[in-house]
Amino acid sequence: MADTGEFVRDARYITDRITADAPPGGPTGERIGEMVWPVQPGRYRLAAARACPWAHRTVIVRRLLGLEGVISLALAAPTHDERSWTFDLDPGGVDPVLGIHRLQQAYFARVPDYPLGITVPAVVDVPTGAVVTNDFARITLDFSSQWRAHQRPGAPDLYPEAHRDEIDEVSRRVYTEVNNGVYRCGFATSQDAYDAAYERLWTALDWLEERLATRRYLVGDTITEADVRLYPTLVRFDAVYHGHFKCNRQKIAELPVLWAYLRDLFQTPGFGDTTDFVQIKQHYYIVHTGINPTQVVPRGPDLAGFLTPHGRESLGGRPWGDGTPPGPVPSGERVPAGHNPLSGTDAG
Ligand SMILES: N[C@@H](CCC(=O)N[C@@H](CS)C(=O)NCC(=O)O)C(=O)O
Repeated sequence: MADTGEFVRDARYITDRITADAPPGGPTGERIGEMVWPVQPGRYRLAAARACPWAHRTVIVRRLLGLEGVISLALAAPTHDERSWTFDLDPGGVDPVLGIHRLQQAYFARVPDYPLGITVPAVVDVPTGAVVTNDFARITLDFSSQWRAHQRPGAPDLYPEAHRDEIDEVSRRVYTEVNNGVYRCGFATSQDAYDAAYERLWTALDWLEERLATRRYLVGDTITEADVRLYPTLVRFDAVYHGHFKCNRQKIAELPVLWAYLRDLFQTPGFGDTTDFVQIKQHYYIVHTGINPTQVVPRGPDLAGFLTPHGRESLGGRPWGDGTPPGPVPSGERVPAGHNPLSGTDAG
């Protein structure tokens, strides 16, 4: 938190990379953050939480690329204490593969008394139980570029060479102004900081409403990393950010273009079927006692609208480019029935 009351995100990470050309065995390299680990099916476990937007991105990309059989998934419970995420959803409160109760243990296995945030997403080396990387932006780009040999047939190219500069530019603005913008509103501790944050957020949402009026996706005519960056914030907006974070000029459901874009993605395999509104709401309203001391979780909003026709096919676009949609969600990874409007149906 800055003196002005502005929320400033701690963006320091364990930034090792897992690469296709790293020597087998590994890791190699001198310092944490500069080491490289080899791509190796079955070696790594993605620690995520349905609640967290940053983790949600990695879960979406893993599914779109069909990496479920290659990189396993540990899901932390939606609420946590000051020592951060736990595996309370698992039998006995212990992740069955890593054998730990707290994600903190995987951070400590890498850096004893790790002093920064114990955050999701984190990729963990299963043999040593140690965190390899918690750099959310790099994790998905490396799933796309480094794990190609292990992606499913028909996996889309979410980071196409021809559009990388534009994807990076749009993603940067989405990250600073929207993904982080909602937190800047919600965690502001002075009126001035909040007012400035609100202006910044809505300037960006107005830009997106305009940009997406004439194009189905953010960059090019296919789903890319840029859409994956935006979706987790948009899908949480009306349920959480509008009220809890005071981002309340409008709901997304009141912005015709962004609402149709959001429904389009929600109804696309990999997006809605990885979204858990119950855990999302529990996380924000229960964990942030500073802004919701009663920890009461709201019942609304009504989510039925997410399944209504969006009409965005008329803008053209090829969602999967030269690829194909992913198949059904693996049975052990389905969002529980009743946690989103798709769950409990064949599409969920
Ligand atoms: N630190 C990353 C994003 C990851 C992140 O902040 N995750 C949150 C959950 S949404 C978290 O794990 N917080 C746990 C904690 O701080 O104890 C970033 O800002 O780029």
